[in-house]
Amino acid sequence: MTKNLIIIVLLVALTGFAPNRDKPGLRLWYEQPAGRWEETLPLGNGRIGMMPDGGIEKETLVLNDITLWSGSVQDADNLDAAKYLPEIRQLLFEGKNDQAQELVYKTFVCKGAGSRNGPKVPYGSFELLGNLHIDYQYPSGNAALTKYCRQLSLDDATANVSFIADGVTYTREYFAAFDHDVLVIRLHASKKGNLNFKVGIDRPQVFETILEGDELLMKGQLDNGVDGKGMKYNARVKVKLSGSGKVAGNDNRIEVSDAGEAFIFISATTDFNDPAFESKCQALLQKASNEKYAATKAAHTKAYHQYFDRMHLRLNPDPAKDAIPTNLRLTDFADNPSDNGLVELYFQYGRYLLISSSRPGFLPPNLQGLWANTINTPWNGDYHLNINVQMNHWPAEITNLAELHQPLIQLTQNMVEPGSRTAKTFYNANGWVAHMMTNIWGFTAPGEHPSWGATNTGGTWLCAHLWEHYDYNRDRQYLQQIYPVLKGSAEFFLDVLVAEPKHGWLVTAPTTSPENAFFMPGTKKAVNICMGSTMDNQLVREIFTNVITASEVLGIDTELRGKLKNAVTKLPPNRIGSDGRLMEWLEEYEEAEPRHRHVSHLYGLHPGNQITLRGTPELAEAARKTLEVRGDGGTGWSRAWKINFWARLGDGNRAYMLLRNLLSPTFDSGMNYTNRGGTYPNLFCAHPPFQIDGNFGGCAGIAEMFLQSHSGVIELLPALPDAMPIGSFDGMRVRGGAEVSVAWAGGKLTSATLKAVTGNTFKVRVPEGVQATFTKGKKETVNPRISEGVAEITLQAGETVTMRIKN
Ligand code: FUC
Repeated sequence: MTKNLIIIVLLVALTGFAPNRDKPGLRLWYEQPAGRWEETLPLGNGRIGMMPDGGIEKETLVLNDITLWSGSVQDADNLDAAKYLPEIRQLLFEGKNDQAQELVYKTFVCKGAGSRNGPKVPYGSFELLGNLHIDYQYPSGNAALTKYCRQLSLDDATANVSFIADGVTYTREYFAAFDHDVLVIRLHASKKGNLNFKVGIDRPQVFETILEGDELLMKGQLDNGVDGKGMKYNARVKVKLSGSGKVAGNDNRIEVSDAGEAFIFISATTDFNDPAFESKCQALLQKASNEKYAATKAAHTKAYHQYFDRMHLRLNPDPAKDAIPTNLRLTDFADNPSDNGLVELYFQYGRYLLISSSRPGFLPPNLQGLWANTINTPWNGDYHLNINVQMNHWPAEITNLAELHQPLIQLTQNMVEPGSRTAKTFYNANGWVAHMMTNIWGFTAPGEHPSWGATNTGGTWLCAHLWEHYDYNRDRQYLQQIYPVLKGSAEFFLDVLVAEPKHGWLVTAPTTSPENAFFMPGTKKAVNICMGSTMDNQLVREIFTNVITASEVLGIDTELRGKLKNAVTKLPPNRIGSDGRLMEWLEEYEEAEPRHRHVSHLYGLHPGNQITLRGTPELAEAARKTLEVRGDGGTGWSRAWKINFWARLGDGNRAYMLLRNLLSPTFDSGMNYTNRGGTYPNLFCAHPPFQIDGNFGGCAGIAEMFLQSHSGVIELLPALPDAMPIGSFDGMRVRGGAEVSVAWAGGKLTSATLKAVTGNTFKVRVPEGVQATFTKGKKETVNPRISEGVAEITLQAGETVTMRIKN
């Protein structure tokens, strides 16, 4: 019997309940309660969530609702800006970026308090919902505690705590019900009468807790930044016993005594898009508490499995490592990165986190997913548009969670209206624009400081996600729906691009290369404002190209298509500087911070596709040199991005090294922009502080080592690290609309199956110098056309083809 099996058998024997499915590799586990929030385990159903700390005598569970925001809709557009545009552009044309910058700093800023002034301004902040406090009493104090175990099963989206005190086994089980849409906790003592506790709920501010019958109700209204009357919320708590025991409300707490088993239900709602939030909160609680626990849990896991089970990754892990508590395993990995099981776990944790923090019909995961433990969440827990919210969605398509893209797509659609006003006010342009950040209130103006806030390709980068969702799924009706959003973004750039004087290229002006600065030539004066930054050029080329293709697919807008085709030829090309690196700006400026965390000019390498290993080898080489100079460190998300870059450059070992850097253990939770990125004991990514983008970027980066399709050709195992010689996956997705399953051994591909989700012709690279055979369905041998090592395979929806390789 393996150690894991022994643990499970022991767990079953001691606690009377086991995880639903015995996959020890898919759990995070610890031998003590969480000492800090970054050790607590996140649960979420995409809308609401909780993070229990597993405390023995006092337990705190941080509660969240993804819609709970202060602030409100505001007009932050600065009417003055547009009239300065000609002067700003002229200064940029003359190379006087410092003077242009002075003017931009005065004008291309949002009106009002902006985003950096706490949660009481209109921009607002994502806030924690509250804290649930459970005080446990043990018959003879907390004596002789043994066998403490705290875990999160990714397989069931359920957390557990168990321990023995005074010969009594206490178990707790927690989940954020996907189906019933409430938070559920089951508490159990192996000896009847030994379960005694009190439950209360509060938050650091703006709340009132009242006892309503046998329920606790916490309610309040956040600040909207105008008259204080912002978003309203409700949270309700109810306790139900099974068997003997007493429940009584006392002093705004629910007290349970002499019980053996109890269930705590928590429902939460806000009035964001929901005037009936109060009755909904009541109804959700009622429904869940009236049903059998086992049925609620079964419905929860069933709904969760519909997402989670779509894909698997196996890297031939060492099962003995599963018996090491996750915090120690993480530390161990830093010294000895040969734990493929941890890579599997981290990969699936990324998928778990996306499933848990994104729910169609609600909001996309923010900077912290849906988990925050303070009122003023770092950077307001908002949606940063110059890398962060996009990175949150990198795993969505490739790891087979396409529906979870929907909230981001919706958020983007909602930005078109305010973004059109912003386009008119700041640029006197048609179409729509969003700058560097947004919130749930449709903020599209520049941020209050143009050095970071004036980037005007934030909305376009979101459009790349709308497109990607189409590209992976090829649903024409969906394309029709989103076409106006893409078109509006392209129209904005058609209007604002200006011909720069040196080459006559069409460029954005003013703009920045996200958050990076350069020295004015011949000086050490750092300046951010420029024209035609490389990332802008790549994003503009991409939106123009996508609108051209979309209008062709839909057979519309020939005139616009003509204009876009013409404009594309006038965009600045990607250029290589005298030092062999890809140029970040139109001029070969010296960057103020050569190791800056953003590597925006490599957008074209990843997530874009303008720089590819085979298509543009010189640019790929320049990208490689760029990365060498940028270094292998940075904030959490920066390390995660670099995994993806190296995977796209076909260097699996370097990608793996970056993964190791991303997984470097940290406790640091203060704000740090330099080289302190890593991973907390609960495997949350550390910027620091906690920022979830790195989890998602890391997950996507692992996928990119095994499968890529951005160049139009499906590349199998394009960046396989030496550390992973044996493995397989199934259910990963590629552009064009197919699912791919692959197996490999001895570091070499052995078989691959392509299952068409939509009918299409797929191009698949066949490894060189091997004998490949192709079988359609179960046994029909086929001989696809192979040219230059690429097989072309036409499949109807639902059909499969398997390639077997003799190495
Ligand atoms: C951007 C990044 C920072 C941080 C913040 C939330 O400003 O440059 O590193 O991730 O977003």
